[in-house]
Amino acid sequence: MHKASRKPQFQQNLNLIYEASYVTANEKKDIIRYLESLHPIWENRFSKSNPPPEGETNRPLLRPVYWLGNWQFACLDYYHPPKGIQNRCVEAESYPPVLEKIVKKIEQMVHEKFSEKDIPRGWHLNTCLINYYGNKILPDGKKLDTARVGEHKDFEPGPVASISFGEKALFQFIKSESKSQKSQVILQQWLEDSSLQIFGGDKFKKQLFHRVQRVEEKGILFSGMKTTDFETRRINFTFRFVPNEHIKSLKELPENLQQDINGYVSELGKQSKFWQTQL
Ligand SMILES: O=C(O)CCC(=O)C(=O)O
Repeated sequence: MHKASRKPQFQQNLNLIYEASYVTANEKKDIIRYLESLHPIWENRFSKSNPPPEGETNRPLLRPVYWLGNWQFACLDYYHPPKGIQNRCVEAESYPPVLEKIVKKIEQMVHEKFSEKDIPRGWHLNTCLINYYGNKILPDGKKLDTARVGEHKDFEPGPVASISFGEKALFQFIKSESKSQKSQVILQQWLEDSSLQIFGGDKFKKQLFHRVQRVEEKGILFSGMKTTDFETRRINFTFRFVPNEHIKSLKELPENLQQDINGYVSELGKQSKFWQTQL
C-alpha cells in the first residue's frame, strides 16, 4: 500500500480489498488477446426517448466501452434500483473462459472475506463493464486526455470487483455532501497493472462516491485495441451483479428503446456473432 501522501490509503478494511499482481502473466496474455478481438463503441449519454435535461446537449461518453453479460447502454440510463430496474440491462455476450475462471475465484474470495449481510441473495458477478482510458484523437489530429471518471456510485447490489491493466490509475473514494461543497477524499489507491480491487458494504457502495482522478502516462500503449479515434493506455474491467430477472433480450425491450439503441446494436453486429443474432 502507498503511504506517500497525507491522504489516507486503503488499509485492511472490511469490505475493501486491494491485491497487486492478482492476474497472472499468462491470464493477462489471454485477456489482452481476447480484448484485441473486441470492437468497443462510442455511446451517447442521451437518446430520443431519454433526452438531455434542459440546458444540456447530448454528448458522447469520455471513452469507448464494451459490456459483457448484459449491456447497460448509457442512453437507457444504467441499472439504478429501486426505481430504474426495467429496460436498463440488455442481454450481452458471455465471458471468455479466462475471465470466467477469474470471476469464480473472486466470487469465492468475496464469500470468504466479506460479511454475508453485505452479499445479496443470488449475488454473482454476471455483468462486466470494460472501460478504455486514454487519449481521444480529435478531427484535427490533436490528442485529448479523457482518462478519468467523475464521482459516481455503482448501483448494482453487492460487492463490485475490478481488475486493471496498463498504466496506473488514481482511484478515490469521495464524500460529497452537496453540490456547493468541495468533495472530500476519504481513501485513495493507485490501481496498478494486473491488480484486483473489490469493494462492498454500505460505506463503500452506498455512502461514498468513487472516481478515477487520473491515469499515469508513462509510455504504455495498447496498440492492438480496435478503438476508433482513441489511443488506450489503461483498460479496466468492473464486474457487477444484476439480478437475472432484470436482464432483457433486445427484442423484449419496448419498441422506442429498441430504436434508441438500434444504431449501437447494428454497429456491434458488424463485428460480433452474438449481436448479429440479436438483431
Ligand atoms: O476504472 C476504474 O478503476 C473504475 C471504473 C468505475 O468507476 C466504473 O466502471 O464504475
